[in-house]
Order: sequence, then structure tokens, then C-alpha cells
Amino acid sequence: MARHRFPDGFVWGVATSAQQIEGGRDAGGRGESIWDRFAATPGKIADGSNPDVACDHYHRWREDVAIMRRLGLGAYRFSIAWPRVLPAGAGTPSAAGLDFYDALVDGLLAAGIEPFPTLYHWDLPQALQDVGGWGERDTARAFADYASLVTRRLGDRVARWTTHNEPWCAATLGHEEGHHAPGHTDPAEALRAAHHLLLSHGWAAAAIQREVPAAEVGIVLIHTPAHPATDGAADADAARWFDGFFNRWYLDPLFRGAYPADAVADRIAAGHLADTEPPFVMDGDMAAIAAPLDFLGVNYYSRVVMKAGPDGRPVAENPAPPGERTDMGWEVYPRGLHESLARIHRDYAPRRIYITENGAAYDDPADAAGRIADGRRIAYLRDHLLAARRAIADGVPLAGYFAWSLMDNFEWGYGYTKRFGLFAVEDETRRRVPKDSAFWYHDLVSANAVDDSSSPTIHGDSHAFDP
Ligand code: IFM
Repeated sequence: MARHRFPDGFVWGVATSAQQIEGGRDAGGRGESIWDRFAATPGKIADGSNPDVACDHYHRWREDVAIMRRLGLGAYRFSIAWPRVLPAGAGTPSAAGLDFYDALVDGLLAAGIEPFPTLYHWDLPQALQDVGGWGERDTARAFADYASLVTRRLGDRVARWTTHNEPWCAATLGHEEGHHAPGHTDPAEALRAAHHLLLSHGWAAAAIQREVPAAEVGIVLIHTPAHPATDGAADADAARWFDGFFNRWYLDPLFRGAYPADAVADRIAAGHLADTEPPFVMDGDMAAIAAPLDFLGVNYYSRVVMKAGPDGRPVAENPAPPGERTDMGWEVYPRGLHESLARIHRDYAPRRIYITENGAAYDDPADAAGRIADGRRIAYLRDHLLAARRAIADGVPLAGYFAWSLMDNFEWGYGYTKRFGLFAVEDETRRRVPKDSAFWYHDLVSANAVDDSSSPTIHGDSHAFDP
């Protein structure tokens, strides 16, 4: 066994998002989100569930902070629910909503854990969707106002802010593929939404720094390397096509101030854009989007293997390549994390990078003694951390790692059927039950090092983290 140490000061954390864990659907006057509405629409959520109660973190956040303290974490990445602090998306804030995050931030700091909030993790206030949502430029303005409000309240204690989580998902899954709220299937609207999400990032970043000049601001992108299924030119072009729309559509505007020309041409060819100068891109937009970032958050889960379909159009290989898969059907491909970090560093050179999500969905039942032996999750995290460590050795300015997720939660359209947590959440009691991976992560964090051992030692009983 070899032990691979991380640099001193490396930040270890876990990540969650408001809509996935909070519950407290109407508590304190919280407004409706697009995900509340989407989940209430028959047929949209695989198990017919909804996020009304979820992990009940809204009422149990003290317990969750205590768990994180016992894990020894340095930071907690969570998101702020826009409809909790501004029930109608704009206008009068909810005092109770702001108080909730105020108390959470204080509780984290008292536990020695840095609050690392994200302002938007997909829960747009339904009131803003009713007037066009991300398809409209006004939503970007509203987001900047919301960012000002929250930083004014919390900015004396929060040093690092993230504007958006995975804008590709919000734009494409929500507006082109219809799998996410608001459930639209309009590719042209998805492109407008993507632009307004990016623009709102730029405006919000400026607003945050106006409120708190010393604040650090970043954005979180999902990065998925695309590999061609064969050496043929058509498959190589299919991989280029995926990379252009999934990865570079966001990286290029943020770091180079322009959409990638090849991907724009793809969208024109598909009839989703009329020409290279879309009317929704206005003077000054690209400069606002490309204002320097303090850090980039990278979410990594897997790669995709692309090929030219029978009609020449790019498709993900189906059945996808052989290899182990998680319950999401995603290939376990740790090398792709190193590849992603190295590529982002080489091509875009962010000042600092955090891995803001990485994790695996596996459903491992508790045994008779209550133990949840999730060795596959441990192996997944270990192998990805070894890849991250190699990236640091290769010069990538990687400053921290957030495991997705603290606990099993509402996995969007899959409801509660996909379990990413280091902790399980008991159905009736909502007790947080540590899986083997929670004990393993605790040991890793305290050692600031990952062992490449294939059989980590697990200790601790299932009540070890009880309040
Ligand atoms: O649960 C999601 C999270 O909200 C965003 N990134 C991917 C995770 C797993 O699907």
C-alpha cells in the first residue's frame, strides 16, 4: 500500500444542494420553485416522489453540521434556495429565509467549517418562470439583484461564492431535453437560457464584488471528456461535437469571451441558431461573462464515448463501452478526472480549481447489524482522488475536493432511487446512517492523504454519528 499525501491546506468537503436536501417546502414563507412544480407534474419523477421534505435538512441542519464536524471537514458546499430568500424571485425578501442561511453560516463557522455557497443550483422561483424564466434576459437581472441581497447579508462571513452549478444541465436538460424543470423541449430556448445563465454569472460576480470587494467568486461547470468510439474521422468529429456543446460552450465564453466557432456552426447546421451573431448576445455581454474568475469549480463523474450514428449525427455509444458502471449507468472512469483537470489547466488556466462534485450512485442495503458496506463507492472515490493527486503533481492548481454527496437525497428526475450519499437517510426517522464510505472519508481527511489500498479498513458503528 502506498499513501499519497495532498498539499497542506488542501480543502476537504462535501457538497449538497438546497432542493435536494432541505425540504421545508413552505416553511418561513418559501416560494414555489420550478422543481416543486415539475415534481408535482405526473410522470416527471421516476418514483413519483417530490422534494417537499427530502432529507429535512431545513429542520435538521444542526445535526448535519455536527456530522460534518465529526467527519473533520474544512468546508461545506451547499446552495442557497432563491425562492426561500425571495419567494417571488424579486421584491420583498423573506426574513425567515435569510435567517435560515445566516444561522447555517454561523453554525458552520462555529464548527470550524468554511461555508462555500452556490447561489443557483436549479431551483428558479416559479414566479420568474411564469414570466419566461432563463429564456428571458430579465431573469439574469433578477439573479444579480438576488446575489447582491444574499452577499449583503452573508458576505461578512462568507469568503468564497459560487454563482451557478452546471449551467449546461439547467439550460439543456431543462429547456432542450425536457428531463429537468421547467421541462421544455425547445433547443433555441435552451441556447437563450445558456446565454442568460452565463450573463447572470457575470453580472452576479460583479454585484458580489461590489458588495464585498474581498470576496472570491467562481462558477461550477460539469466537465465530461468525450472520446471517439473508433479511430475514424466521423467518430472523432462526434466527440468534437459533444465537447463543443457540453464543455467548451461554457469554458470558452468564461475564459475567452466567445462561444466556440465550431460548436456555433453545429448549432446553425441543426437549425437551432440562425447565424453567428444571435440577437440574444448584446453589446458588453461577452466581456461581462469573461471577467476574471477567482476559481473554477469542476464537477466530474464520467466520460462519454461518441460515434457517428447511422444518419451521420453524433450519438453516445449505445450500448456504451464495457466497464464498471454506477447505478446512474455512468462508466467508472477515474482517468477522465485527470484528463479533465489537465485539459482545463492547459487550455483555460483558471487561477485555482476545486473539484466541487465527484461521487457515485450505488444502492447498498444495511446488513442485520446496520452496517452499510459500500465498498464500490470507496473504490470510486479512492481512484478519483488518486487521479486528482496525479493532476496536482502535474502542476494543476487544485485546491480542494468536495464529495458528492453528504447524504442520499432527491436526485432530480430519479427521485430517491439513486443514492450518492456517504450517509443513508432512514425513510421514517430521517436518521443519518453512516456508510463505510463515511468512516473511510473521515480517515482520509484526517490523514490529508489517500491510500491506494484495495481493501480499506473500516471501523465504527452505525450510531457513531448520532446526535
Ligand atoms: O445530484 C446531482 C447534482 O445536483 C449536480 N451534479 C450531478 C449530481 C449527480 O447527478
